[in-house]
Amino acid sequence: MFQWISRLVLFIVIFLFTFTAYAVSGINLPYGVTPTSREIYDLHMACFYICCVIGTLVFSILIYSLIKHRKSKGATAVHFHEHLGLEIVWTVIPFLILIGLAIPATIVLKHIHNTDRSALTIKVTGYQWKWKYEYLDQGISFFSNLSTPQDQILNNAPKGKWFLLEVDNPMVVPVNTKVKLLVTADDVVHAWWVPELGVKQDAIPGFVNENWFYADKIGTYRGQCGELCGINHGFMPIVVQVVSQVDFDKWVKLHRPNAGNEANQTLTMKPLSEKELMILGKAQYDKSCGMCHQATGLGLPPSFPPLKRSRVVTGPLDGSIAFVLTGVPGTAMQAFGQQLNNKEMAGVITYIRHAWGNDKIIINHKQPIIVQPSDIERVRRKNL
Ligand code: HEC
Ligand SMILES: [Cu+2]
Repeated sequence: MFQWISRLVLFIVIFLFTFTAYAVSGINLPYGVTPTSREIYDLHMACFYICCVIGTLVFSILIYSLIKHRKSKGATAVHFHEHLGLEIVWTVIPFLILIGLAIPATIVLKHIHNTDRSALTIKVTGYQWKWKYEYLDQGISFFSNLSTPQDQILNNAPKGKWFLLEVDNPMVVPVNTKVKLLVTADDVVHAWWVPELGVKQDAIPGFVNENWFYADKIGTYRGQCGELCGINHGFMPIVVQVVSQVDFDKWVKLHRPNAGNEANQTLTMKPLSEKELMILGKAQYDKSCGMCHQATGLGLPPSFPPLKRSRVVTGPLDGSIAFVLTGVPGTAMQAFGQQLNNKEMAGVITYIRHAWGNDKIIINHKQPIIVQPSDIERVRRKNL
């Protein structure tokens, strides 16, 4: 008997110990940095504790009854039918428990859906496989791509601290500000999910869903796409930087399209050397194209065609450019004209025309390999 009890105690201790270890290791919900994330956490914990009490009660009575009234002790069951009192009790108690859970849950839900009086509105669009952020009042718009190097993904280099949770351009928002999100998608269903902000919002093509957060702690918060959206679903993380109002204003100044925009345009139009184009192009290719067409240029047929020896890539220059500018509507091949500027586009096209032996085919056809930003601009004009 003593051995039996000591085993039970040991089991309970180990259970509780691992349970707190789970909470510490992040298996529980994070407490978060927004009022809603905390409300969600508290609601979750309240439900959890209620379940614990109910579970303990039910299992105690069950186990007690099993032991106390076991057959070997000669117990006989009591037979009775339609006990009104008992039936009322076991209907009313669960009813009260459910109402007791529904009331706080409804209050929290109402709060989550109240996007009134927000100070900043950001449109979030999910793409295969990146996010686009548009600051509607500031006129700022950019794509946010995974920035983990291919070498780490392919296990050729040790993995960094934020492996698959890092991006080139994070969302930047001021602290203590109600930020409204208008969430949609361009191709398939994605979900914008940042646990510490208490936001998980489906991004559905053709719909605009609203959500909001109010971060009260400066910091960097990370999340992922929360809806299985294709082969690179795990490669479109979300990074939100919550900064002071002063830092946010600085950031806006730096990224506002008018500020230095003209200088920017002439900069992106400047002719580049072949080497510059190749370096720029390879980096851009890894970031924007490699996930589908692969570093080897062999693609992943039948979903993603190879670019090695591709007729589009090795054909006339303007055709290659126009194809990448406009994409193929209704497929994963997006219109990159809206995503890359002339300089980036010139780099990418130069790179794909150079790489994987494509240059030899193009030279045979006596076509140019190198593409300058001015070529891109020319084709852009023609296709608009
Ligand atoms: C999300 C996946 C995806 C990404 C990212 C992507 N592509 Fe594509 N690409 C496709 C698909 C799918 C097709 C086939 C489209 C069709 O149905 O014709 C394609 C076709 C092409 C073709 C034509 C190939 C041929 O011979 O038919 C070229 C050229 C091309 N892509 C270049 C690029 C470049 C350059 C980039 C980066 C700037 C890029 N793609 C990024 C999916 C992608
Ligand atoms: Cu997604």
